Amino acid sequence: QAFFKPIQNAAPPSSTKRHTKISVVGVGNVGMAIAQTILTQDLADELALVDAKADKLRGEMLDLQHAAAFLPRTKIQASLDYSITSGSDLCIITAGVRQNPGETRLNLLERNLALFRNIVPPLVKYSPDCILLVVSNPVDVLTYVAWKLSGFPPNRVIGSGTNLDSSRFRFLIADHLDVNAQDVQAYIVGEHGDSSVALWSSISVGGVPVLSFLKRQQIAYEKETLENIHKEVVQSAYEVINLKGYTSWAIGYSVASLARTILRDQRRVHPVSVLAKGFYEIEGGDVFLSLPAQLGRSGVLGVTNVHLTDEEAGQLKDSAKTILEVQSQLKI
Ligand code: 6V0
Repeated sequence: QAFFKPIQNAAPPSSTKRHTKISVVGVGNVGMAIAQTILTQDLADELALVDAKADKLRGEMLDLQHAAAFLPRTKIQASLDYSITSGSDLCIITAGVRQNPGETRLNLLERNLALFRNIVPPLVKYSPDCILLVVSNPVDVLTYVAWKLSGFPPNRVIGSGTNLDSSRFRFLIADHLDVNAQDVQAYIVGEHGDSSVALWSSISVGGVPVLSFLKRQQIAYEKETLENIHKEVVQSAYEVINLKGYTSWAIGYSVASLARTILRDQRRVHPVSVLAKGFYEIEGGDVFLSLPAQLGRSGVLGVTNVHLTDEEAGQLKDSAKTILEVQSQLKI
């Protein structure tokens, strides 16, 4: 406690204002991009960081704290000990191990499963009412893992899923049509990554449904151009990783936008990884994959009824099958 009092108290600080706390586990490239976007967008009163590397963790915490003079007031803390996350409203998991040369995806997944066994139970212990948001890859299977390990109801476990793929998609469509990406409504659903499904039938720009407009005008729309845009979305993660070693800024903004919708109860629709069984005729087991979901303060509020073509519905079911096959090889 300081003795020097620059301000003479006239009233005690308010204790009634809602206090929002976010925890981020993993302060690598992705965790830090998320943390810094959360800070600049004033989304939390308190931010707790956890990692397994003590020096890196303290260094990142200090570096963020030193920006206090330029940011909204947020209490930033960091520790190897999960008690620092106590009372969080939202816990974001970005910790992950890197793929070793020649390592299979399944082996990588098993190592990340071991990591999640150390991460999820303490988060749940210290924040039993929080919403868990998983970013680590493979995100759909790890969201399922987090759900299983947490014992939470499915509405409180969400994977960032294809929220990022969809924003890449909107950027590329906007670029192609020379419009603002915020005016492009377009969803990529299914598995985050290679088997993702582009919902062409639901794309609209400034309220104009693109495919039905082109059909009505009898313009032979270039199916190939559209398919190439989706291919580019799938390739773009690999391209960024090849060029700069990792992806960070877009995932940072994309996760901060989910945090805003959840914590401020915005009830916006985001394509994120949710328990998909029972929606869009997805059966065969408990599988998490991305569907356009309405999010709010209690997590997943619902899944929208987008009209899918038979082809899109089939692709979505295949995406579910791919994820379930991987899941069936895991012992949780
Ligand atoms: P990184 O820079 O290697 O950071 C990972 C961090 O996790 C490091 O700081 C580690 O010290 C930390 N860590 C490792 N083990 C533990 C543990 N047991 N407890 C706490 N912390 C631990 O990786 P980067 O930040 O680039 O990526 C993180 C994860 O996000 C990876 O799994 C990526 O594949 C995934 N991404 C997911 C995206 C999505 O759209 N869902 C997008 C980009 C990356």
